[in-house]
Amino acid sequence: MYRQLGIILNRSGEIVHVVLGDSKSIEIPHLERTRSTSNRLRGLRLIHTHLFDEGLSEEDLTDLVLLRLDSISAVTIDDEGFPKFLYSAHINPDPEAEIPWILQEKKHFSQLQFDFSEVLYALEDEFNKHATKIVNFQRENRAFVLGVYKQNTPQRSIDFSISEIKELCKTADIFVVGDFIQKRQSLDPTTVMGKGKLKEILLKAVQKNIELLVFDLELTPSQAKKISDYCDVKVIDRTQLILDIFARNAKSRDGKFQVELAQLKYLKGRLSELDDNMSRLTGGIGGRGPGETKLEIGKRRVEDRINRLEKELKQLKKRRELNRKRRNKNLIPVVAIVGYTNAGKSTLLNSLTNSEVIAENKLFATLDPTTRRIRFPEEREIILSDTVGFIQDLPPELTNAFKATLEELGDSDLLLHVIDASNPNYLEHIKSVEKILFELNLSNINRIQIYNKIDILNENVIIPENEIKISSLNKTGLDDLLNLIETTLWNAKLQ
Ligand SMILES: Nc1nc2c(ncn2[C@@H]2O[C@H](COP(=O)(O)OP(=O)(O)OP(=O)(O)O)[C@@H](O)[C@H]2O)c(=O)[nH]1
Ligand SMILES: [Mg+2]
Repeated sequence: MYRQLGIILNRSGEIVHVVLGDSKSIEIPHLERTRSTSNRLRGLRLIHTHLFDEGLSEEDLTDLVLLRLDSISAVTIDDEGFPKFLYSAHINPDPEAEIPWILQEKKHFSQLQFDFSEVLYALEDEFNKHATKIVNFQRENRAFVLGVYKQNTPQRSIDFSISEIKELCKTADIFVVGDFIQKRQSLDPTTVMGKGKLKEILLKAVQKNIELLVFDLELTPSQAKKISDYCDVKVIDRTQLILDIFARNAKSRDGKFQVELAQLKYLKGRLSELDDNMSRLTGGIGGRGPGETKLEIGKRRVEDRINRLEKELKQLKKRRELNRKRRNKNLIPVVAIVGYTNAGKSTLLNSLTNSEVIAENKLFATLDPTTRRIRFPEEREIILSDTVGFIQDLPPELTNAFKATLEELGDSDLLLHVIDASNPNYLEHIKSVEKILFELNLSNINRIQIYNKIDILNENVIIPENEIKISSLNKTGLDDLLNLIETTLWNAKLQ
């Protein structure tokens, strides 16, 4: 049987790989990764034989783009086995181009005479021109968001999910350049969205200088690896994105330990596959790894660190329990603010207690529980505590890590469920919060629903008459709320 033969050359013209294919195609070996984003080309070109008199195949051209080769060429041979025609192509440097490659005219070997380095300089020049346009725009952390959903998922849930993952991206300083949504009977076990669709997206990603693919689902380690093997983009999923945000926002020792623990547990399940791709996977978004942990650590070290963190957290928990007991002895009622992330919980705590806890238009601004006291007339007093926000499908690594903190909500005498009534998805948010409260065994605690942000309420939203409506920011409706808190607590106590 005849086979295709290929050589991969570097810029000095040295052969760095010799590749043997079958009669139809050639499989390019794993090439070393290049990370520089300024230099768009890999510095390698592939020249291979075609056994039949035909030009570059779709597969050749896809490889050219995904591997960012300097160029790809196919040489056909005549009946006597001598070279006949040369077909070449290079990447189209224009990110807006319809077709991401440019085919050159086929040349007969007898007329072959061109200086490859000249072609290359011109090409890099073009790349740089286009790159400067992006510089002024947004160059770092450019991402595509990819959502793959079951065929019967309602459009509303898809919209909700996509807008939430975009919001998460924004919080993590990721710039979303575009999104792709696909509905499927079932997920493709290796490539999630199917090889054809994935390649199409990856081609666009290379063209548009995309560094990250953010999947709105949890990927298996082998899926993540497979996808990022096709080209040089980093692949992250929803869990990693949330972990990353948590890692940025954790302030206290407790919070930092909890997040690092969650990150390490996530990493541990994926360590057997640790390789170059894995370190990109675990490297977080801006290259941040878990805590102070080096990315190259082995499984043993991860386990040691997990054990240490678990011990430390136990100690911290004991200390918190002591504080709690002391508080319980004083019989001061504890009121906890809960709700979806960004609902305005910290703002409410600030407004009710004249404090300045961090409140930001970002998801998960609060990770560490903060407590403040409020005094009512008649010597009455409560402890008000702010907590980490909830989100639908919170990754289990995080639920577990924060369980200790969340379990303390069980000591509360009253929960204030803050709802961002200005968010078009607020009904879904309420459902998610109720589900999480149920899972944490907190559904039996007295609860007040508070519709917040009524100052920016959408006209079509009608909140039932007798609900509590406030604006934490403008401090309206707070007196009614305080009255309700007081009567709920003390009337309940009197019974
Ligand atoms: N217009 C308006 N904005 C509000 C109101 N309450 C809060 N916000 C804004 O909503 C954003 C989120 O507020 P936070 O208090 O940080 O929300 P949170 O629930 O603590 O959020 P996380 O801690 O991130 O889960 C901030 O930009 C606030 O200024 C309100 O009543 N009206
Ligand atoms: Mg907060």
